[in-house]
Amino acid sequence: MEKQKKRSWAEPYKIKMVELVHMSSYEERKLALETAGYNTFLLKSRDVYIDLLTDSGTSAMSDRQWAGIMMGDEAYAGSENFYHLEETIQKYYGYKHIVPTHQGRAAEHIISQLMIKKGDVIPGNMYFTTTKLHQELAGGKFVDVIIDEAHDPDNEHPFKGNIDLKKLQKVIDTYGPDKIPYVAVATAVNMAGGQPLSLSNLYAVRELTNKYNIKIIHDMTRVAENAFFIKDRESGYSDKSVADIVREICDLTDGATMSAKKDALVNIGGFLAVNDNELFEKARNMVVVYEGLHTYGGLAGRDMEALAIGITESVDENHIKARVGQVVYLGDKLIEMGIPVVKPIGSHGVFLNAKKFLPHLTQDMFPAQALSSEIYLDSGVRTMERGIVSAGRNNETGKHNYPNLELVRLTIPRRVYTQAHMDVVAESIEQVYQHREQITGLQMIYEPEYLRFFQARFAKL
Ligand code: PM9
Repeated sequence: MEKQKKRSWAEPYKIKMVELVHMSSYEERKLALETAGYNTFLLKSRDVYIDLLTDSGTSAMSDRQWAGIMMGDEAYAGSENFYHLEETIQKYYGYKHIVPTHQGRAAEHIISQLMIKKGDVIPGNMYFTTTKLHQELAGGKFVDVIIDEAHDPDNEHPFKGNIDLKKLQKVIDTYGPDKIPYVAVATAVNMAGGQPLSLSNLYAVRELTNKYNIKIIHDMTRVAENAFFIKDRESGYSDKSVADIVREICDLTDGATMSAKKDALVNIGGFLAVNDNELFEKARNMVVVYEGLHTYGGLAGRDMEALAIGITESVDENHIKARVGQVVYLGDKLIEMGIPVVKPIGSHGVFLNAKKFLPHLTQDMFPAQALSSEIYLDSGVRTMERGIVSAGRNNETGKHNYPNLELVRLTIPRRVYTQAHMDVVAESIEQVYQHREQITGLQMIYEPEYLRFFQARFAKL
C-alpha cells in the first residue's frame, strides 16, 4: 500500500451558521480603549473584531450539542440531563461522584471550603487566579512547586507543567503532611502558557503523596489538551487514545474541579468530582447553599445535556488534533516573524513575552497590559494580560507580586476562527512589533480588591 502523505490539521467540521462581526475603525477603537481604561476585559464585545480574550465559554457548540439543548429536562429535581452528565463523567473521567456547578470557580469554592483549614498549605503546579483566591479565602496558602523551567519563556522542556518532586518534598518536610489538605495538580497549566504535565511525573507525584496520605485534587479544565501532548511527546503513549490518556490522568487523582467552558465545549458549566463518599455528602449539601439543588447546581437541564455531549466530543482524536493544530499554526507563524513567545507553543493559546517585546518598560509600567491595548488599537484583536496585573498583591506585604512571566495571551476559542483569522492576527502582532519602541507604559488608576485584572483601570503614563 502507498505510504500516506503528510496531512495538515484541517478542521474536522464544516460551518453551518455564521455570526457577523464588526470591523471597527482606528478612531472607534481608540475611543473604546480609553473608555475601557486600557483593560480589554472592559471593552464591549461589539467593538472587537477577533476575540482572543479567552477560550472560556467562547467555543462553538456542535449541531449535536444544540440538539441536546432542545432535550433539556427543566425539572427542579432529578433532571434526566443530570443523570446523562453523571454517566458521561463517570465513563470518560472515572470519578465516582459529581456535583454540578455553574462554572469552575464555584467548584473551587466548595472544595476549598471543605478541605482547607486556616494555616494550611496547598502546593500546586503554578498558581491560577481564581483557584489561589479560593484557597486563600478558606485560610490556606498556595505554594508553587512547578519545575523551574515553567518560569522561563524560552525553555523548551516538553512538559513544563511538571511538578518538581524535590520542591514538593520540601513543602511536606517544612509544614508537615497534616498541614497539606491536598496537592493541586492542573493539567495544561494555564499561567505557564498551556503547558502539559507528563504521566510519568503524575505517577511520581502519586507515589510521593501516597506515602504521606495526601490527596491530589486535579484542575481538569484542559485535561484533553494535556492528554494530546502526552500522546504526541511522552514515550509509550503514541498508540493510546486521547480518551484513554485522559482516563489514566484522572484515575491517578482523588477528585477534580472542572471549568467545562474550556475543554468540554460549552458556553457555561462546571462541576466538582470526588471519589470519597463523605466528602461528596458534604459537597452536595454545600452546593444547595451557593448554587442550587445537587442535580443541577446552577445549570439549566439543557446546559447539562450540552455538556455531556461536549465531553464526548472533546476527546475525539480529530477534534483535539485540529484544536491544538490551530494554536500551533499561529505560534509557528509568530516565531517565524521573530516575535518573542513562550515556547513550546501551548494548547489553548499563544503567549507573547512582553518583557522581551517591550524591554524599555519596567514591570511596574504593566508592559503586558500596554501591549494588549496596543494590539487591540492596531486591529481590533482582543487579547489578555497574564503578568503582574493578574498576579495581584502579596497578602502579607501588600506589594505587587512580580511574576517572571509577563505575558499577553492570544487565546484561541475552539471551533470559532479560521486560518485566515490567524493570519490577520499574526500580521497585526508583526505590525505592533515594528513600532514597539514607541509603546508607552501604563499606570493603574483603579484597583478592585479581588482578581484585579478583570476590573482594574489604567491610564497612559
Ligand atoms: N479560566 C481563562 O480565561 C476564565 C477566567 S480567568 C481569566 O483562562 C483554570 C485552569 C482556568 C479557569 C478559568 C478556572 C476557573 C479554573 N481553572 O472561569 O470559573 O483556566 O469557569 O473557571 C479562564 P471558571
